[in-house]
Amino acid sequence: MNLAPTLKLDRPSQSAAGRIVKAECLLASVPFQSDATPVWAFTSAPRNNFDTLFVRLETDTGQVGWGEAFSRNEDVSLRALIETRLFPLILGEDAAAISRIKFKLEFGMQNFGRVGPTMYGISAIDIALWDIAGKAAGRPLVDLLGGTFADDVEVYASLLRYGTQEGVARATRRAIDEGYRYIKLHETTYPEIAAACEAAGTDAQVMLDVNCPWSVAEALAMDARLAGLGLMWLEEPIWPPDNYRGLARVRQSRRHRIAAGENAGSLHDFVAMVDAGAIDIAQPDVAKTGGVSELMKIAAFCEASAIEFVPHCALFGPGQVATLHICGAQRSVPMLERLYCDFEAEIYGGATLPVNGRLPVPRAPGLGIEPDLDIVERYRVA
Ligand code: SMN
Ligand code: MG
Repeated sequence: MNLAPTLKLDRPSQSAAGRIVKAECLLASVPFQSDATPVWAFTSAPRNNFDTLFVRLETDTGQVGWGEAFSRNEDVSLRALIETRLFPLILGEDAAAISRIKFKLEFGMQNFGRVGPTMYGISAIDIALWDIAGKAAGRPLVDLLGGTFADDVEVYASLLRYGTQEGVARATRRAIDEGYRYIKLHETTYPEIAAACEAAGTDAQVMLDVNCPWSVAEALAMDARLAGLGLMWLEEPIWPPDNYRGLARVRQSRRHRIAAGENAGSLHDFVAMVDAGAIDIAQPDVAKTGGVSELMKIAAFCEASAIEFVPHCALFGPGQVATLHICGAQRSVPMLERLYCDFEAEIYGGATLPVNGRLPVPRAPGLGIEPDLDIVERYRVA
């Protein structure tokens, strides 16, 4: 069944961007090779697949914009939410009115969660609207965000979880050999973390992301134990992720810089984090935290709060490309995250694969690169 709503317009468009006449979701799931386990396996049987939930918007002036919602494990419920609750609110709107559309969606959906699936869908629509805005203006997204500070950005290899010293050490060396100079681990036990740091030596800086496993007491014990390893940051040590006071307690030890924010829903969550003294590094995710519009607000807030802005990016579709443009538009150019795994096929035909640990910011209008529709169709699951 094709649920994509379409609209016949009785009035002409008011902008080059045009009015939104078609909105659809495409869900693709691409297998990857890795001897590691994904840390986000929600089921008992982890699968080595990454999903991209595309939002595709079309306007009456012929513009097409692509967005992405954070999605894992063939999330047809998120797809249905976007199609049945969000798309009806945007059909017929002037695609150039990004802030107004985002406000309409957020205000209309305020009782359905400010963090989570609703916001993931709003994020995807926002990204697609920025893609359209760039295409309508004939400028790359980075130019609409104030222009470029960097033509290319440093990419860090975000390793999956290996769970063995040999496995994580081997992956660390391989990433370094491929040109990465920054590596993030997803290990939670000391021997594996230490083995990776030793394997990196002075060839790469190492960050540690543990994904919220510990109480404050447990986190403080690990914080002390890890202190000699020279980690660049410690990410999400505390359960639950919105336990900002707990994060602040760990941060007060001054042994590690604390990074968090991938589980936040909006600017105001970052205000609360900073007010609590919880973080040194803010990590909003463009496909979770309100899209390009919200990330630019968060970036400005971070600048005013002397907090580092390093977006989270466990994405491989339009969300990853949007993050690349956002990074390129910052005075202190953040590193771009890339999960370290080898895909059976590349959605952008290789254009988002870092070379020597760096990735150029696209210069064509909008997001500047288009998904390979043959690949999307081949791996489409919904
Ligand atoms: C992460 C979260 C969700 C999916 C993949 C990876 C991880 C990160 O927390 O920061 O990369
Ligand atoms: Mg993380």
